[in-house]
Amino acid sequence: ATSLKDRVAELIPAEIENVKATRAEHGKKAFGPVLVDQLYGGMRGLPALIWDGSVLDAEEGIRFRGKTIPECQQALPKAPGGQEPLPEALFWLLLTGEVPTQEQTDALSREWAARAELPAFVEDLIDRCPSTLHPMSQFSIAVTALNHGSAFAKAYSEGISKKEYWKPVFEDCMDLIAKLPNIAGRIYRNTYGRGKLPAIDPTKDYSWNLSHLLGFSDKPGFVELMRLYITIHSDHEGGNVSAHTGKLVGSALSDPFLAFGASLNGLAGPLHGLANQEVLVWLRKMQAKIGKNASDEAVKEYVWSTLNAGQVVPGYGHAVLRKTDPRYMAQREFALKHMPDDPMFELVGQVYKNVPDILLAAGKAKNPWPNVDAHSGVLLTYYGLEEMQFYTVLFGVSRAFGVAAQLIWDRALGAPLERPKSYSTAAIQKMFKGK
Ligand code: FCX
Repeated sequence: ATSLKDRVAELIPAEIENVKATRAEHGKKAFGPVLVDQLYGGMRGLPALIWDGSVLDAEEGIRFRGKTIPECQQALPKAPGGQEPLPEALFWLLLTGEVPTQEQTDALSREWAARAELPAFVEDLIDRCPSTLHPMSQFSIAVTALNHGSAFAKAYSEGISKKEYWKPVFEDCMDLIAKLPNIAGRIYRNTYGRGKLPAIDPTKDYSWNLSHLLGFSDKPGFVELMRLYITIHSDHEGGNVSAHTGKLVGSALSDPFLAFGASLNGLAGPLHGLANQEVLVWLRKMQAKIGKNASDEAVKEYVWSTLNAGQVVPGYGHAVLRKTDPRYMAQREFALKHMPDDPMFELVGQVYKNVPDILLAAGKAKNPWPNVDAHSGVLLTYYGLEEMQFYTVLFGVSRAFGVAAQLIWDRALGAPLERPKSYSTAAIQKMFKGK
């Protein structure tokens, strides 16, 4: 099938049987102990969710449907003359587990371009936001407001059968992804006074159009960066704040716009997606303090001063990873190819050389290595996108791919309302009294 929806429809019956068989065989088996510490400790490591799209290994990093980032870069179709994978293809892979053909990939580019237009009232909502409102808040408002046109909300109110849920959810997810470049472009141009938004070019791929709406399509390196950026930020298994929030809110049968709006509000936190903004802010502050071309000693001293002030080093550490994030490495490779002599890239490299030893010596962080956010900002800055407060919006555009794929499969497999059990401290003390 050239149509993604047809292919997903073909895959659903077998997957329903697969889940049924897995539950029949293993459903009553224990999955390991739950420690009281995990209840207090943000549920770290607690096995609690199912998501087939991507799996995160602590040592190796992310795999999308079994493929590492370099494998995706190799296997997924590209744009004419391009070297980075097309996010269209990554979305197909996330949803089906299959590498799409060039034809299937191009069909998605065309379909998203055709669905890209925003309702006039959403444009108006964005235009009315003060430029002092953080771009992530503007983003969340616009996405939430798209619920006005939700196919799922309408079908539900008209009494659609459970078995059919995934179909209007699929339509909403396609609309959601398709409309993000117009939302992001509008927010960027409004907030930073970058002139009028141009039209989408229906003959071009998603990342080219996103770059065009932002005003950077005349820089082929930026367009390639967007293809890589959207691919690697799309999904990071099911438990991270944005992915899990989307899944949780979707489980209440809130439509994909409401669910992803909630994801964005989580992504906007400094310990999650906002870290890409925080890294640049931190690097600039460091430069202001210790000057350009500073020595390793001066960098180390600055890192210690951050820790001693009770702050985190943004872009370092991770709740699951225990090695350098392969998403960091993919961006480093990109920088080595496109901007090897850029001074900010060199600073990022110098920080990488010095921070892990300090975090180890400080003795708190379980993972002293850089994550995805330690690198993305300098790549954007290199091409002239210097407004750091906007960086997390691009992360959000990408994260929609993973959240959308989850929402479609959750509804196809009839995932129930999420409702874990909470306990009071008194209840825990009573439970273990004398034990
Ligand atoms: N700098 C300073 N201290 C750090 C640290 C860092 N980069 N990373 C972890 N720590 C500290 C924690 O703050 C915690 O301190 P506490 O005991 O006083 O509360 C201690 O080390 C143990 O935390 P740890 O178990 O290693 O990490 P968590 O799973 O709790 O948290 C994050 C993981 C990512 C939140 C943490 O490493 C952090 O705050 N990093 C900086 C922010 C960041 O880069 N976030 C982006 C992550 C990601 F890639 C993304 O979602 O985009």
